Order: sequence, then structure tokens, then C-alpha cells
Amino acid sequence: MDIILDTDVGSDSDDIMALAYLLLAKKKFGVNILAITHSQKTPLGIPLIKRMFDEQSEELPPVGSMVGGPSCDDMYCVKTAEILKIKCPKIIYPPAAKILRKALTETEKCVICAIGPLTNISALLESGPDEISGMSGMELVRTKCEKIVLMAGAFKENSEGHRHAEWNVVCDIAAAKKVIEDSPVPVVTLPYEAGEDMITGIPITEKYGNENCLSTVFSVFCGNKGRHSWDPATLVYAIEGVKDFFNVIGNGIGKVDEKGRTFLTPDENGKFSYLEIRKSEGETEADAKKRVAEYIDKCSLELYADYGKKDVNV
Ligand SMILES: [Ca+2]
Repeated sequence: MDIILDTDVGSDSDDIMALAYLLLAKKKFGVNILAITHSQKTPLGIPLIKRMFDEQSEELPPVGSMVGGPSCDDMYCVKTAEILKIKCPKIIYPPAAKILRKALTETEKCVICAIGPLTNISALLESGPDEISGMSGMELVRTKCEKIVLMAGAFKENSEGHRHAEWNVVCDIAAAKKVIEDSPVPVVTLPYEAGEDMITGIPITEKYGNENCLSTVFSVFCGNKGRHSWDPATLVYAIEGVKDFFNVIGNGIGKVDEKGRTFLTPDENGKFSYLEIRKSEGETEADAKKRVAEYIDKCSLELYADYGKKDVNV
């Protein structure tokens, strides 16, 4: 399968875990990574993404950076770059929308997976014909993209009817509204409550300390406590489907309100749906999340199983 990843590396460590899973999926399932776009402003984000590829002796696909969008703090890139001696070359990367448009012209059908604020995907949808393609962004997505998979939103209300306004949506509400309400192809999202308390990263941190990019980001950002797994769980669904991990709730019409809260109105013709964690018989939700977390951790250890045994071009 062909996939495009849009990630806000720099804000939370789970993007790096998602990249580790993506790299394993490339090696194991032959997933073709068409492009990666960065939805965070830290200049060290793309060098960290490159480092993840370098550690696996994999070539970095075309990358694009965000134009406009939110300014979020860098939570671990500077520290990680210092520890691993990663340089920040003075490269100006092309705008994400251009890279996304180009990637779509080079595929028959792909999945777009976005695990950060939706600024770049919205810019793609709003793009007009240009030197890359005579089609608008909407037309390109309609013809070349099978579905858009997001980590965004929240649908579980507490006993007082309060609904969490999820961070990726809140960072750029207009962009999230554009993608969730106007996408010409199905949108499936993994919401906040599905990835919360699905803790991963402890095994890789315990085994490797500050030896590689994944373990260093986790040790810098979360010590040895691991982290919720919104982003890697989203990517597992985007690449492997529901497995015995997820149920799809929908279809319906998606809506984003002015506070960044997300809603689904059931409608058989709707293009929007969201994931919930699938419990096997006798399992609690915590048990089911632990099962998904163990799979993600296993993938991360498998990715690095040969690390250090061969020359690494870093
Ligand atoms: Ca993210």
C-alpha cells in the first residue's frame, strides 16, 4: 500500500513511536511511504524524522513543512539532538501542500494518515491547480486517496455531558473543520479516549536508554514512564485495518464546533467514522488497550533488533 504521513514531531513522543511502527511496516509489509509532511514549527522536527530513517538505513521520502498554522513548544527535539549530536541543516523544505499534491500524482490509490494539527491536510484540500497537477486538491484527494485516517477529536462524554476538546483539533479548529466536514473521501479518526492510557515506550527506553532516536525521545520526554499511544495506534489502523484491536463507529456526518469539540451524527451516506477499542470476551477496556500497547512495543523492539549490528549512516 501507498501511504502519506503528516506528523507534528516535536510536540509529543507518540509521533516518534508512530514513525518507528511505520518504518517496521515498510520493512515487514512493504508499505510504500510516498511522503512525510511536518505539522510543527520546530526546525529540528524534520532532522529527527531523518534520523529515524538513517538509523534503519532507509532513504527519507520527500518531506514538506507547514505554512502558517499553530506555534507549539518543542518538547524534546533540542534535547534529543544534543544527546545524539543531530545537526540542524539550513534546508528550507517545500510547503507541505506542494509535497502532498506531488505525492498524490505519483500514486494510483493511497491512504493519508495525519497525527497532528490538520493545517497541512486542510491546505491540500484548499489548493488549486498548479504546475504539479491541473486538478484541485479536492479532486486529487477524491481520485487518488482511498481514505484519510486521523488522530483527532473525542466522542466520549462524562456523566455531566462534557466532551473533551482534543488538542490536534484545538490547535487549528478551522483546518480540522475543513478536513472532517468537507473531505471528499471517507475520514476515520482515532479519538482521544481510544489512545489514552495505552502506554508504550517503556521496553524500548529500558533496553536502549539514549542509544537511538526512539528511545532517546522517550527518555527525554517521559523518563521511564512511557506515553499514551494515540499516534502509533492510529497508524496501526491506517496500515493494518481494525485487526482485533478496533471497532469502527459510523458512518455519519462529522462536525467540529467553535470550541474544537467533535460530533458524529449517524447517516448511512456519511463519510465520517471513529474508532473505539475492541474488547475481547471477558476483557476490560484496560486489558484491550494493554494488548494493543504490547503489539506497538513489540514492533518497536523488532525494528531495532538489528540496530548497532551494521553500519548506520547517521
Ligand atoms: Ca502527534
